[in-house]
Amino acid sequence: MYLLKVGSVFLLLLAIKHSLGSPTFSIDYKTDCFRKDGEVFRYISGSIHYSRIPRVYWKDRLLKMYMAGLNAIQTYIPWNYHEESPGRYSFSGDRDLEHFLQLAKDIGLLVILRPGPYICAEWDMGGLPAWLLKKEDIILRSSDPDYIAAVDKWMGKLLPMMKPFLYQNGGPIITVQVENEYGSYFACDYNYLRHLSKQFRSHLGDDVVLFTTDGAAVGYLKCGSLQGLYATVDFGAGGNVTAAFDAQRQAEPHGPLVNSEFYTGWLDHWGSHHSVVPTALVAKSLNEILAMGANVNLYMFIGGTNFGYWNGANSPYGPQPTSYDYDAPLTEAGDLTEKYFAIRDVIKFYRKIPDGPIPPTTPKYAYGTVVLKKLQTVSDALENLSFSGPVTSMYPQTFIELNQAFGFVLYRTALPFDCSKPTPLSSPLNGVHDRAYVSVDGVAVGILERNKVLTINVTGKAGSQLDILVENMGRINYGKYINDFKGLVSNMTLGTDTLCGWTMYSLSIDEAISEGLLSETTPTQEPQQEPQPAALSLPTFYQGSFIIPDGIPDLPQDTYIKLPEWRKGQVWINSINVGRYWPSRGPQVTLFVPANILSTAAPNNVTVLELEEAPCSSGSCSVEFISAPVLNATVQFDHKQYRRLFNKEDLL
Ligand code: 6GJ
Repeated sequence: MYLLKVGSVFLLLLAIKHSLGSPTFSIDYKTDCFRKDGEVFRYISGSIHYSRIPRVYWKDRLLKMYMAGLNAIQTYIPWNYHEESPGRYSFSGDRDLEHFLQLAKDIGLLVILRPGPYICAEWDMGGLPAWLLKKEDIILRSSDPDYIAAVDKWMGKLLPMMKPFLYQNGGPIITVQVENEYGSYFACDYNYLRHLSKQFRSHLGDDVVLFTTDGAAVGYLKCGSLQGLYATVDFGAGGNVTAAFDAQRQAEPHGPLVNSEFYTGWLDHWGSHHSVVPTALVAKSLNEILAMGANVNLYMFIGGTNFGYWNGANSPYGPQPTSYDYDAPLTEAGDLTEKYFAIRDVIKFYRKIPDGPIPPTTPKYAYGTVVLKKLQTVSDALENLSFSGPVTSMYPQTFIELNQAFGFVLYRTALPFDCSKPTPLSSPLNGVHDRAYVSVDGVAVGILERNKVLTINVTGKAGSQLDILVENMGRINYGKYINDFKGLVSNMTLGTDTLCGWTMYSLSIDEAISEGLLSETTPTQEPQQEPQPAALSLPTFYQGSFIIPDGIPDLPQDTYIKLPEWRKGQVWINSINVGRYWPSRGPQVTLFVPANILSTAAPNNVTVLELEEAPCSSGSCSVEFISAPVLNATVQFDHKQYRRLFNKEDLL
C-alpha cells in the first residue's frame, strides 16, 4: 500500500513538473513503458563510440543514424580515454564529449549514456585506466577502497559535466547505465553497485532513469541488477526474443522491455576469421523485438576504429584488431551498407523515417604506392625513445611499475654464461605480456608470445647483450582477468638459470615521432654484402612521405593503408598513431585512414615500426594507399573462439 502511495505521489510530481513545461522522462510501471513528457515513448537506438570516430565525422555518422529512423543513440564513456593519468583530464578535440552530446541533441537524437566506470567494449581494460594497477592487488569493479576512491574522483569530475545534458535539464540524455554487465563478473559485490547507484543519484539527481544491462539470463541478472536501477538485458540476432525478455521480466515484472545491446555484428580477434552476422537474421530479430513493443539499442550501429593502442583483448589472450568494423550497419569508415537499409526498412514499419537525403558514403581515394626508407632500429634510437632513461633492477619490472601504460618497453640484460649450443630462453610462468622480439648482440633471434610461444633457443657468449622488446597488445576487457599487467610480468630463465640484472627502457615512441626525433642511422661500415633476407630483423622504423596536391576539389579523401609483405607493427601518419597492422596473421589487412589526418599543405609523413621483417631487403620497401578495406583475409591461426559467440544461456 505504502509503495502504491509513493508511486502515485511520484507520478503526481511528474505530472506537475510536466504541466509546468519541464521536460520529463520516466518509467511507467503501470503501462510497462517509458514516458517522455508524459507521452508513451519507445526508443530505437544505435551504439556509436565517439572515442572510435574522428570528431570531424561525428555529425556525419549521427545524421546517418537519424536518417535510418533511430530516435536515440547509445555511447560509452571510456574512463581511460579522459583520465590518462590520475587527475589529468582531457575533454577536447576527439575527446570533446560535451560537443558530441550537443551534436546528438541538435540532430534530434536522444542519448542513452553508459559512463561505466567499467564499459567492456573491446576497449583497453574495459575502459578502466591502467594506472589503477599501481596497487598491484587492487580488486577492480568492487568495494576495494582504492578502486572506489579513484571511481569517486572520476565520477565527481564527469557526472557534474553530464548533468546539464540530462533530458530533465533540457539535454538529450534520457537514461544512464550504471556499470556494465556486472552480473558477468566474479565479484558480485552488491555494496559496490549500491555505492555507484548512490554516487550517480547524488550527482545526477533523483529524476534520471538509472539502469543496468546484463546477459539475458537469470544467472547474469542475479549479480547484475539492484533495487533502484532498472534491469535491462542484451542478446543478439537469431535468438529466442520472447525467452530473452522473459529473463528480463524475472528482474523487472513491470516496466518497459529493453534490449540494451542487440548485436548487429560481432567483434574480431587477430588470428580469427572476420565475424559477420547475416543481414536477414538481424532484420528478422529486430522486427520481432519491435513487434513486441520493446525498446532496443543496436550494438554497434557503427563500430569505428581502435586507433593507437586502444583495442582490448579477451581471455585466455586474444587481442582485438585495429578495426572495430563489427560488421555493423555503418562500416568502420561510415559507409552505408545493405544492413543499414534493411534495418531502416524494418524501422519504417514502426515509426516514420525522416524525409530528406541520407549523407552519402564518403569517397575513398587511392593515393597509390609510397616508398619508405629505413630510418633506424629501436635499439639505435633508444636514446631518443626513452624519455625517462634506463631503470635498473634485479628482476624485470612491469609497464605499470615503469609508469608506462601502452606501447613498448625494452628489457636488456647480458647472457650470464656461454651459450655455444642453442639454449632455451623461457618465460616459465607465461609472463611475456604480450609479445616479445628477442635479439642477441643486435641480431634478431626470435619471438615470444603470451600463451603461444613461451620458449625460444638462443646462442651467444657470456656477456652478450640480450634485448627483449615487449609489446603491450591490449588489456583484457571482459571477465575476471581484466587486471592485465603488461611487460615481463614474471622472471625469464636461460637454461635453468633465472635471468637477473635488468636494464629497462620505457619507450615514448608516439612522442618521439611527434617531435621528429627519429633519424636515419648511417651504417658504421658498408655491409660486406647485400644483406640476405632474414627470417627476422630487429624492430625497425621506416619512413616515407607523399604529397596530395592542393587545389584539387574533394582532396584529401579517406583512404586505407595496406602494407603488402610487411609482417607486424604500428603505423603513424603525420604523427597520428592510426593503429596496429598484422597482415601476416589477419584477418585485418588494411587500416582506415580518415581524411582529417591528411594534408594538402605539406608532405604527408608515413612512419612504420616493423617488428618482425620488412620487405625492404628482398622486395619493394613500400606501402600502398587504396580505396577499399580488407578486413577478412585468411588468417594464420584460427584459435578457439576467445569468447564464445553466444553462450547457450544467452540465447535461452
Ligand atoms: C557485451 O558483453 C559488452 O557489454 N558485449 C558482448 N556480449 C556478449 C557476451 C557473450 C558472453 S559482445 C561485444 C559487447 C561489448 O563488449 C559490450 O561492451
